[in-house]
Amino acid sequence: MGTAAGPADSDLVRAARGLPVSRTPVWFMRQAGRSLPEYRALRAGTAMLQACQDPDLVTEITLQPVRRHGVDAAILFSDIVLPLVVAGVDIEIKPGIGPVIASPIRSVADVDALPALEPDRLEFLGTAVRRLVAELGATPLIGFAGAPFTLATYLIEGGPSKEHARTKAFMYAEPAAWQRLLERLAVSAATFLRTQVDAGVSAVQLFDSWAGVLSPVDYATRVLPHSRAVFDGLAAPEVPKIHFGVGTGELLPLIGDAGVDVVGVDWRVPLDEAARRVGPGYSLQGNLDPAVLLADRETVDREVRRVVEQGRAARGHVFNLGHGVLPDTDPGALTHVVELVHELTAS
Ligand code: 1CP
Repeated sequence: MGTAAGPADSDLVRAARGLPVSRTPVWFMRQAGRSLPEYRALRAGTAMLQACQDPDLVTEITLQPVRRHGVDAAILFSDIVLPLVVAGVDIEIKPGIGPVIASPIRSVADVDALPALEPDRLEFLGTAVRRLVAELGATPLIGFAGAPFTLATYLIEGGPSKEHARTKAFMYAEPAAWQRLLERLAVSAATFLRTQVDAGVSAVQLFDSWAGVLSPVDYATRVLPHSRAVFDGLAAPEVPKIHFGVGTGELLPLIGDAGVDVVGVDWRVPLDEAARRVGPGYSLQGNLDPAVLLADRETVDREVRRVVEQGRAARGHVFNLGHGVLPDTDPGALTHVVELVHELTAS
Protein backbone atom coordinates (compact mmCIF):
# COMPACT_ATOMS: atom_id res chain seq x y z
CA MET A 1 0.00 0.00 0.00
CA GLY A 2 1.26 3.47 -0.83
CA THR A 3 1.43 6.06 1.88
CA ALA A 4 0.45 9.09 -0.18
CA ALA A 5 1.01 12.32 1.76
CA GLY A 6 -2.30 13.67 3.01
CA PRO A 7 -3.34 17.10 4.30
CA ALA A 8 -1.99 16.27 7.77
CA ASP A 9 1.53 16.27 6.20
CA SER A 10 0.92 19.42 4.16
CA ASP A 11 3.22 22.42 4.34
CA LEU A 12 0.37 24.40 5.94
CA VAL A 13 0.00 22.00 8.86
CA ARG A 14 3.78 21.57 9.17
CA ALA A 15 4.45 25.33 9.18
CA ALA A 16 1.69 25.80 11.75
CA ARG A 17 3.45 23.30 14.01
CA GLY A 18 6.92 24.76 13.38
CA LEU A 19 8.14 21.71 11.41
CA PRO A 20 10.33 21.88 8.26
CA VAL A 21 8.41 22.58 5.02
CA SER A 22 9.14 22.01 1.32
CA ARG A 23 8.28 25.70 0.75
CA THR A 24 6.40 28.41 2.63
CA PRO A 25 2.66 27.70 2.34
CA VAL A 26 0.43 30.51 1.02
CA TRP A 27 -3.29 31.20 1.27
CA PHE A 28 -5.29 34.44 1.38
CA MET A 29 -8.00 35.54 3.74
CA ARG A 30 -11.08 36.18 1.55
CA GLN A 31 -9.47 34.27 -1.32
CA ALA A 32 -12.99 33.28 -2.34
CA GLY A 33 -15.28 36.16 -3.11
CA ARG A 34 -15.66 39.27 -5.13
CA SER A 35 -12.15 39.43 -6.59
CA LEU A 36 -13.08 36.35 -8.69
CA PRO A 37 -15.40 36.66 -11.73
CA GLU A 38 -16.31 32.97 -11.38
CA TYR A 39 -17.49 33.71 -7.82
CA ARG A 40 -19.63 36.65 -8.92
CA ALA A 41 -21.18 34.46 -11.64
CA LEU A 42 -21.99 31.62 -9.26
CA ARG A 43 -23.34 33.89 -6.50
CA ALA A 44 -25.63 35.87 -8.84
CA GLY A 45 -29.21 35.61 -7.61
CA THR A 46 -28.40 33.91 -4.29
CA ALA A 47 -28.21 35.84 -1.01
CA MET A 48 -24.90 35.47 0.85
CA LEU A 49 -26.30 33.64 3.88
CA GLN A 50 -28.36 31.38 1.61
CA ALA A 51 -25.23 30.48 -0.37
CA CYS A 52 -23.40 29.61 2.88
CA GLN A 53 -26.03 26.95 3.68
CA ASP A 54 -26.02 25.29 0.24
CA PRO A 55 -23.41 22.48 0.21
CA ASP A 56 -23.10 22.55 -3.62
CA LEU A 57 -22.37 26.29 -3.69
CA VAL A 58 -20.08 26.12 -0.63
CA THR A 59 -18.06 23.34 -2.24
CA GLU A 60 -17.70 25.06 -5.61
CA ILE A 61 -16.93 28.54 -4.22
CA THR A 62 -14.36 27.12 -1.79
CA LEU A 63 -12.58 25.26 -4.62
CA GLN A 64 -12.46 28.20 -7.06
CA PRO A 65 -9.39 29.97 -5.59
CA VAL A 66 -7.55 26.67 -5.11
CA ARG A 67 -7.94 25.86 -8.82
CA ARG A 68 -7.13 29.36 -10.00
CA HIS A 69 -4.22 30.35 -7.74
CA GLY A 70 -2.70 27.05 -6.61
CA VAL A 71 -2.85 28.17 -2.97
CA ASP A 72 -1.67 25.72 -0.30
CA ALA A 73 -4.99 25.67 1.56
CA ALA A 74 -8.68 26.12 0.98
CA ILE A 75 -10.77 28.07 3.47
CA LEU A 76 -14.36 27.06 3.89
CA PHE A 77 -16.78 29.49 2.25
CA SER A 78 -18.98 30.62 5.12
CA ASP A 79 -19.31 33.66 7.37
CA ILE A 80 -18.64 34.41 11.02
CA VAL A 81 -22.32 35.29 11.60
CA LEU A 82 -23.60 31.96 10.24
CA PRO A 83 -23.84 30.18 13.65
CA LEU A 84 -26.09 33.03 14.84
CA VAL A 85 -28.24 32.79 11.71
CA VAL A 86 -28.62 29.03 12.07
CA ALA A 87 -29.56 29.51 15.74
CA GLY A 88 -32.38 31.82 14.62
CA VAL A 89 -31.03 35.36 15.01
CA ASP A 90 -32.46 37.69 12.32
CA ILE A 91 -29.37 38.74 10.34
CA GLU A 92 -28.91 39.76 6.73
CA ILE A 93 -25.65 40.35 4.89
CA LYS A 94 -26.29 43.49 2.87
CA PRO A 95 -24.17 43.86 -0.28
CA GLY A 96 -21.51 46.54 0.17
CA ILE A 97 -22.22 46.81 3.93
CA GLY A 98 -21.89 43.49 5.72
CA PRO A 99 -23.94 41.78 8.43
CA VAL A 100 -26.96 43.76 9.67
CA ILE A 101 -28.87 42.58 12.78
CA ALA A 102 -32.64 43.27 12.92
CA SER A 103 -32.81 43.56 16.75
CA PRO A 104 -29.41 44.43 18.23
CA ILE A 105 -28.55 43.44 21.80
CA ARG A 106 -29.05 46.50 23.99
CA SER A 107 -30.06 45.08 27.40
CA VAL A 108 -29.33 42.28 29.83
CA ALA A 109 -32.67 40.68 28.83
CA ASP A 110 -31.55 40.68 25.17
CA VAL A 111 -28.45 38.69 26.17
CA ASP A 112 -30.54 36.08 27.93
CA ALA A 113 -32.90 35.83 24.93
CA LEU A 114 -30.09 34.93 22.52
CA PRO A 115 -30.95 31.48 21.10
CA ALA A 116 -28.47 28.60 21.46
CA LEU A 117 -26.98 26.83 18.43
CA GLU A 118 -28.27 23.24 18.13
CA PRO A 119 -25.56 21.07 16.53
CA ASP A 120 -28.13 19.03 14.55
CA ARG A 121 -28.92 22.15 12.52
CA LEU A 122 -25.43 22.05 11.04
CA GLU A 123 -25.93 19.05 8.79
CA PHE A 124 -25.37 21.19 5.66
CA LEU A 125 -21.98 22.21 7.06
CA GLY A 126 -20.79 18.66 7.72
CA THR A 127 -21.95 17.67 4.22
CA ALA A 128 -20.04 20.54 2.58
CA VAL A 129 -16.85 19.86 4.56
CA ARG A 130 -16.88 16.11 3.80
CA ARG A 131 -17.38 16.81 0.11
CA LEU A 132 -14.57 19.34 0.09
CA VAL A 133 -12.15 17.08 1.94
CA ALA A 134 -12.81 14.37 -0.68
CA GLU A 135 -12.29 16.82 -3.58
CA LEU A 136 -9.20 18.51 -2.13
CA GLY A 137 -7.08 15.39 -1.64
CA ALA A 138 -3.72 16.46 -0.16
CA THR A 139 -4.67 20.16 0.02
CA PRO A 140 -5.77 21.07 3.55
CA LEU A 141 -9.13 22.70 4.26
CA ILE A 142 -9.17 25.41 6.93
CA GLY A 143 -12.33 25.67 9.01
CA PHE A 144 -13.16 28.85 10.91
CA ALA A 145 -15.42 30.66 13.32
CA GLY A 146 -15.81 34.21 14.58
CA ALA A 147 -14.41 34.89 18.05
CA PRO A 148 -16.86 35.87 20.82
CA PHE A 149 -15.73 39.52 20.94
CA THR A 150 -16.00 40.18 17.21
CA LEU A 151 -19.45 38.53 17.07
CA ALA A 152 -20.53 40.59 20.10
CA THR A 153 -19.61 43.79 18.21
CA TYR A 154 -22.06 42.92 15.42
CA LEU A 155 -24.80 41.85 17.84
CA ILE A 156 -24.50 45.00 19.96
CA GLU A 157 -23.78 47.61 17.25
CA GLY A 158 -26.37 46.07 14.91
CA GLY A 159 -23.90 46.01 12.02
CA PRO A 160 -20.37 47.03 11.00
CA SER A 161 -18.89 49.92 13.02
CA LYS A 162 -15.54 51.64 13.42
CA GLU A 163 -15.22 52.57 17.08
CA HIS A 164 -17.35 49.79 18.60
CA ALA A 165 -18.34 52.32 21.28
CA ARG A 166 -21.68 50.70 22.16
CA THR A 167 -19.91 47.36 22.54
CA LYS A 168 -17.34 48.80 24.92
CA ALA A 169 -20.00 50.73 26.83
CA PHE A 170 -21.94 47.49 27.37
CA MET A 171 -18.75 45.66 28.38
CA TYR A 172 -18.02 48.29 31.07
CA ALA A 173 -21.59 48.89 32.25
CA GLU A 174 -22.85 45.29 32.36
CA PRO A 175 -19.86 43.09 33.19
CA ALA A 176 -21.95 40.09 34.29
CA ALA A 177 -24.18 40.14 31.19
CA TRP A 178 -21.07 40.74 29.03
CA GLN A 179 -19.51 37.62 30.49
CA ARG A 180 -22.69 35.57 29.84
CA LEU A 181 -22.88 36.88 26.28
CA LEU A 182 -19.26 35.97 25.50
CA GLU A 183 -19.65 32.58 27.19
CA ARG A 184 -22.63 31.81 24.97
CA LEU A 185 -20.82 32.94 21.85
CA ALA A 186 -17.83 30.79 22.82
CA VAL A 187 -20.05 27.70 23.12
CA SER A 188 -21.64 28.46 19.76
CA ALA A 189 -18.22 28.97 18.07
CA ALA A 190 -16.91 25.70 19.56
CA THR A 191 -20.03 23.87 18.29
CA PHE A 192 -19.57 25.36 14.82
CA LEU A 193 -15.88 24.36 14.77
CA ARG A 194 -16.57 20.90 16.21
CA THR A 195 -18.84 20.09 13.25
CA GLN A 196 -16.07 21.16 10.86
CA VAL A 197 -13.37 19.18 12.69
CA ASP A 198 -15.55 16.06 12.85
CA ALA A 199 -16.13 16.35 9.10
CA GLY A 200 -12.38 16.53 8.42
CA VAL A 201 -10.92 20.07 8.29
CA SER A 202 -7.12 20.09 8.73
CA ALA A 203 -6.80 23.38 10.65
CA VAL A 204 -9.06 25.99 12.21
CA GLN A 205 -8.85 29.77 12.38
CA LEU A 206 -10.61 31.95 14.93
CA PHE A 207 -11.29 35.42 13.50
CA ASP A 208 -11.23 38.07 16.23
CA SER A 209 -11.04 40.75 13.58
CA TRP A 210 -11.90 43.73 15.76
CA ALA A 211 -10.08 42.79 19.02
CA GLY A 212 -7.46 45.45 18.17
CA VAL A 213 -9.81 48.19 19.43
CA LEU A 214 -9.22 46.98 23.02
CA SER A 215 -6.46 47.87 25.47
CA PRO A 216 -4.25 44.96 26.50
CA VAL A 217 -5.73 44.85 30.01
CA ASP A 218 -9.35 44.82 28.81
CA TYR A 219 -8.47 42.24 26.17
CA ALA A 220 -6.66 40.03 28.71
CA THR A 221 -9.39 40.12 31.34
CA ARG A 222 -12.68 40.53 29.45
CA VAL A 223 -12.12 38.88 26.06
CA LEU A 224 -9.18 36.48 25.85
CA PRO A 225 -10.60 33.95 28.39
CA HIS A 226 -13.61 33.51 26.09
CA SER A 227 -11.46 32.96 22.99
CA ARG A 228 -9.48 30.42 24.98
CA ALA A 229 -12.78 28.75 25.93
CA VAL A 230 -13.55 28.23 22.24
CA PHE A 231 -10.35 26.25 21.71
CA ASP A 232 -10.65 24.44 25.06
CA GLY A 233 -14.26 23.54 24.27
CA LEU A 234 -13.25 22.27 20.85
CA ALA A 235 -10.71 19.93 22.47
CA ALA A 236 -8.99 19.03 19.19
CA PRO A 237 -5.23 18.80 19.79
CA GLU A 238 -4.74 17.10 16.40
CA VAL A 239 -5.83 20.21 14.48
CA PRO A 240 -3.57 23.31 14.34
CA LYS A 241 -5.21 26.49 15.59
CA ILE A 242 -4.76 29.96 14.09
CA HIS A 243 -5.84 33.12 15.93
CA PHE A 244 -6.20 36.34 13.93
CA GLY A 245 -7.15 39.96 14.54
CA VAL A 246 -6.54 43.36 12.91
CA GLY A 247 -4.60 46.13 14.69
CA THR A 248 -3.44 43.72 17.39
CA GLY A 249 0.18 44.92 17.62
CA GLU A 250 -0.13 45.68 21.33
CA LEU A 251 -2.02 42.41 21.94
CA LEU A 252 0.49 40.11 20.23
CA PRO A 253 2.14 39.00 23.50
CA LEU A 254 -1.33 37.88 24.70
CA ILE A 255 -2.97 36.36 21.64
CA GLY A 256 -1.09 33.08 21.75
CA ASP A 257 -2.38 32.51 25.29
CA ALA A 258 -5.68 31.38 23.78
CA GLY A 259 -3.95 28.02 23.31
CA VAL A 260 -3.02 28.31 19.64
CA ASP A 261 -0.26 27.23 17.25
CA VAL A 262 -0.28 30.23 14.91
CA VAL A 263 -0.74 33.95 15.53
CA GLY A 264 -2.10 35.95 12.60
CA VAL A 265 -0.50 39.39 12.15
CA ASP A 266 -1.79 42.35 10.13
CA TRP A 267 0.52 44.55 8.03
CA ARG A 268 1.24 47.07 10.81
CA VAL A 269 3.91 45.04 12.62
CA PRO A 270 6.80 43.46 10.65
CA LEU A 271 6.98 39.69 11.17
CA ASP A 272 10.44 39.73 12.76
CA GLU A 273 9.15 42.18 15.38
CA ALA A 274 5.92 40.14 15.72
CA ALA A 275 8.02 37.01 16.35
CA ARG A 276 9.72 38.80 19.25
CA ARG A 277 6.38 39.92 20.66
CA VAL A 278 4.64 36.51 20.54
CA GLY A 279 7.66 34.56 21.82
CA PRO A 280 9.16 31.27 20.64
CA GLY A 281 6.21 28.89 20.98
CA TYR A 282 4.20 30.08 17.97
CA SER A 283 4.26 30.20 14.19
CA LEU A 284 3.13 33.37 12.42
CA GLN A 285 0.66 33.99 9.61
CA GLY A 286 0.68 37.10 7.44
CA ASN A 287 1.25 39.85 6.63
CA LEU A 288 1.36 41.51 3.19
CA ASP A 289 -0.74 44.69 3.14
CA PRO A 290 -3.74 43.81 0.91
CA ALA A 291 -3.48 47.30 -0.64
CA VAL A 292 -0.02 46.41 -2.03
CA LEU A 293 -1.77 44.09 -4.50
CA LEU A 294 -3.31 47.20 -6.10
CA ALA A 295 0.19 48.57 -6.84
CA ASP A 296 2.65 47.83 -9.67
CA ARG A 297 4.39 44.45 -10.01
CA GLU A 298 7.75 45.81 -8.84
CA THR A 299 6.22 47.02 -5.57
CA VAL A 300 4.39 43.73 -5.09
CA ASP A 301 7.60 41.76 -5.58
CA ARG A 302 9.60 43.96 -3.22
CA GLU A 303 6.96 43.70 -0.48
CA VAL A 304 6.53 39.93 -0.91
CA ARG A 305 10.31 39.47 -0.59
CA ARG A 306 10.35 41.59 2.56
CA VAL A 307 7.53 39.60 4.19
CA VAL A 308 9.21 36.29 3.28
CA GLU A 309 12.56 37.49 4.73
CA GLN A 310 11.04 38.85 7.94
CA GLY A 311 8.96 35.69 8.27
CA ARG A 312 12.16 33.66 8.62
CA ALA A 313 12.42 35.01 12.19
CA ALA A 314 9.34 32.99 13.18
CA ARG A 315 9.24 29.32 14.23
CA GLY A 316 7.10 28.69 11.15
CA HIS A 317 5.55 31.04 8.58
CA VAL A 318 2.23 30.77 6.75
CA PHE A 319 2.26 33.48 4.07
CA ASN A 320 -0.99 35.44 3.91
CA LEU A 321 -2.23 38.99 3.65
CA GLY A 322 -2.55 41.17 6.75
CA HIS A 323 -6.34 41.13 6.22
CA GLY A 324 -8.78 40.03 3.51
CA VAL A 325 -8.35 40.39 -0.26
CA LEU A 326 -9.80 43.74 -1.37
CA PRO A 327 -12.64 43.33 -3.91
CA ASP A 328 -10.81 45.38 -6.60
CA THR A 329 -7.75 43.13 -6.55
CA ASP A 330 -6.63 41.71 -9.90
CA PRO A 331 -6.81 37.92 -9.42
CA GLY A 332 -3.62 37.65 -11.50
CA ALA A 333 -1.72 39.46 -8.73
CA LEU A 334 -2.78 36.77 -6.24
CA THR A 335 -1.64 33.94 -8.53
CA HIS A 336 1.67 35.77 -8.99
CA VAL A 337 2.20 36.07 -5.23
CA VAL A 338 1.67 32.33 -4.76
CA GLU A 339 4.25 31.58 -7.47
CA LEU A 340 6.76 34.09 -6.11
CA VAL A 341 6.55 32.89 -2.49
CA HIS A 342 6.99 29.29 -3.65
CA GLU A 343 9.98 30.25 -5.82
CA LEU A 344 11.64 32.24 -3.01
CA THR A 345 11.26 29.52 -0.40
CA ALA A 346 11.69 26.21 -2.27
CA SER A 347 14.14 24.08 -0.30
O1 1CP B 1 -21.82 39.51 -1.39
C1 1CP B 1 -20.73 39.03 -1.00
O2 1CP B 1 -19.93 38.48 -1.78
C2 1CP B 1 -20.53 39.12 0.47
C3 1CP B 1 -19.12 39.39 0.88
C4 1CP B 1 -18.74 38.38 1.92
C5 1CP B 1 -18.00 37.21 1.72
C6 1CP B 1 -17.44 36.66 0.43
C7 1CP B 1 -19.08 38.44 3.29
C8 1CP B 1 -19.92 39.47 3.94
N1 1CP B 1 -18.56 37.32 3.91
C9 1CP B 1 -17.90 36.55 2.99
C10 1CP B 1 -17.25 35.26 3.23
C11 1CP B 1 -16.36 35.15 4.38
N2 1CP B 1 -16.48 35.82 5.56
C12 1CP B 1 -15.27 34.25 4.49
C13 1CP B 1 -15.00 33.23 3.41
C14 1CP B 1 -13.77 32.55 3.25
C15 1CP B 1 -12.62 33.31 2.60
O3 1CP B 1 -11.83 33.93 3.34
O4 1CP B 1 -12.45 33.21 1.37
C16 1CP B 1 -14.71 34.46 5.74
C17 1CP B 1 -13.48 33.80 6.33
C18 1CP B 1 -15.48 35.44 6.41
C19 1CP B 1 -15.26 35.88 7.79
C20 1CP B 1 -15.76 37.19 8.20
N3 1CP B 1 -16.99 37.74 7.99
C21 1CP B 1 -15.04 38.07 9.04
C22 1CP B 1 -13.68 37.79 9.57
C23 1CP B 1 -12.66 38.11 8.55
C24 1CP B 1 -12.41 39.55 8.36
O5 1CP B 1 -12.59 40.04 7.22
O6 1CP B 1 -12.02 40.23 9.32
C25 1CP B 1 -15.83 39.19 9.31
C26 1CP B 1 -15.49 40.40 10.13
C27 1CP B 1 -17.06 38.97 8.63
C28 1CP B 1 -18.23 39.85 8.63
C29 1CP B 1 -18.54 40.26 7.24
N4 1CP B 1 -19.20 39.44 6.37
C30 1CP B 1 -19.30 40.07 5.16
C31 1CP B 1 -18.66 41.34 5.28
C32 1CP B 1 -18.55 42.36 4.18
C33 1CP B 1 -18.16 41.44 6.58
C34 1CP B 1 -17.35 42.59 7.18
C35 1CP B 1 -18.18 43.75 7.54
C36 1CP B 1 -17.45 44.74 8.42
O7 1CP B 1 -16.60 45.49 7.87
O8 1CP B 1 -17.69 44.78 9.64
